[in-house]
Formats: sequence, structure tokens, C-alpha cells
Amino acid sequence: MPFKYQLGFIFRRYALLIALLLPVSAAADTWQLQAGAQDSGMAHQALAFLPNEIWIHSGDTITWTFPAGENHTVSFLALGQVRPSRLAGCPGVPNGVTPDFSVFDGTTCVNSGLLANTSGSASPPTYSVVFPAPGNFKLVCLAHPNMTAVIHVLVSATPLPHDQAFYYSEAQQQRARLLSSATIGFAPNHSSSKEVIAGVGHIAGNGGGTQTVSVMRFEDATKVIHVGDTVEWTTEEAVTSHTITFGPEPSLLQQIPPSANVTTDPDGARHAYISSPSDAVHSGFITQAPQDRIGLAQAPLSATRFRVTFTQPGIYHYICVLHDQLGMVGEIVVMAQ
Ligand SMILES: [Cu+2]
Repeated sequence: MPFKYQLGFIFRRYALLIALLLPVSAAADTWQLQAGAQDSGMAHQALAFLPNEIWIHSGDTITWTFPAGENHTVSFLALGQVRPSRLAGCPGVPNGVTPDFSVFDGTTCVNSGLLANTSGSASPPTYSVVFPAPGNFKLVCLAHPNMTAVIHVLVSATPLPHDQAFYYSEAQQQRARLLSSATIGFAPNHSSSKEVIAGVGHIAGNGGGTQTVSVMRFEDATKVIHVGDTVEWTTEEAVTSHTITFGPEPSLLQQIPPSANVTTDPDGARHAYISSPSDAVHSGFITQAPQDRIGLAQAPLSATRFRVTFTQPGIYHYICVLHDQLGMVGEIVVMAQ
């Protein structure tokens, strides 16, 4: 074969090889991400999408796995939609929940409903969303303020900056960093032998939005006191709510306000008197007021402290109704004078 034909043969062979090696961009991909993470004792909870930023092609699907014992939602609201409660979810659909593999293009609300791996199963729940249209979409968890992410959906001709291996590794790094930093920045501003800290947590930010991490525990949860003493619970949380609840748990819809036997002290702390371990006393949500935003009315202060005065001896168990399944419980032992 003359040399010039040999060159042509080699060129055609390599052209075929190069064509075979180029990525096929037409096929839709499924990406794997995570909603929430915890340490082995469940006390430290990363209330975060891991990672919380991803670039995909239109037509791709994202599957979120829910490995933690704490409840989360994968929720996409329509632009300008008022944020619903975690129990209400999307308006106009049964239970506020849209089916697995719902389609989100920015116009109609999509919501997984509350999902958690409460049994510690090796195959935790998952929820998938399909993204047919290009755009930049905010992802939120309806159970946790400041748990946000962004999905960048690009047209299929645009190369993607990262592959699945990158996102697996980023999820691991963000998980480790959040869980190990749970008590960094922890700055108790008040303490006495009769004080219990009701949860510690903070917010972290990055290019994808915000993530939070919480210690789901009452610090010094057990106190031994005398009749007539008052114990004070104080939150050291940035956003996550907790309750201090004695006796039967209120129903889901009755958990935000305090029980009727709780009064407010002049400094705004909530206060109750308990005379029997069978008394039902519920603090309601002990939490920070939401962050103010320019153009919106300033939010009123909220209760960050709860006091209970014990008038009879006994052993009084209490729980946080939101996080008792993670081990957020305690006990007050009241001795006679
Ligand atoms: Cu709690």
C-alpha cells in the first residue's frame, strides 16, 4: 500500500477510536446524593444535603438517600411560593407529598414528605426527582431551616464540571467536617448547677447554600434537686427547635405551642410548676426567632428558656418530642427538703 494510503488508513482508524472515547451526552444520568447524616450514637446530626450543590444535564434524575434517624424532606417549591410546614407539604396533593420520581421544572411544588432511617436499616429510604428543564433550583428541607442546596441543570451540550465520584467524595468530606464541628462556636452565656443546655448547634455556609449541625442532647440531662427548686433549660442552638416535655406527648399538631399550664415570666422565659410525675407539661418549641430579612416585618422574640419549679419529691422523666428517638431525654430527681 502506498504511504499516503497507509496514512489515510491510520487516520480513519484513530478517528473511529476517538469517536468511541468521546462521552455520549444524549443519555440521561441518575446521580446519587444524601439527605442528612449522623454519628454512630445519633447525638450529632448533620442537617444538610450532602453535598449541597450539583451540576447535571436536563433530563437527569437525582436520587437522595436518607441514612439518618432524624427526619428530613427533599422539597422544591415553585418560585415565590410561601414555605409550607413540614406536615402540610405541597398544597393540593394528598398528604402534601408528591410521588417518587416526581418531575420538577421550577413551576410546581415537589415534596418527598418526612423520611428517616428510624430502624437503622442497611437500605434506608430514598426519593428521586427528574429535572427536564435547564435552570438553577433551590432545594430545601421542610423540617429544618437553613438546610438548603442548589441544583444547576444545564443543557446537554454543556460539559459538566464533576462526575459522580467527585460528589461521593465531597459528601464524605462535608459529612465529616460538619459532624466533627458540632460544638465549635458553642458559647454558653449562662450557667448554674440547676441549668440544662437543651441542644447545641450552628449554621455553616458554602457556594451551595447553608448546612447545619446539631447535638441532639440535653447536656447534664440528669439533675438532683430539692422540693421548691427551679430547673432552667436554655437552647444553645442557631436554628433547630427542641422541646422539654413531661408526661404524655402532645399530638403532632399541638407540639409548637406550650401546654396551657405554662406561663411566661417577665423576662420572656416560659415557666411551669410540676407537682406529680404524671403531670403533663410541654414547653412548646424552644428556639431562636427566625433571622430578619430586609423588607419583611421583624420577627418577634421567641422563647429560648424554659423553667420548671418542682413542688413535690419524685423522679420526673422528660423528653424532646422532636428528638427523643435520637436519645434526647433526661431526668430530674427531686428530694424532700
Ligand atoms: Cu430536640
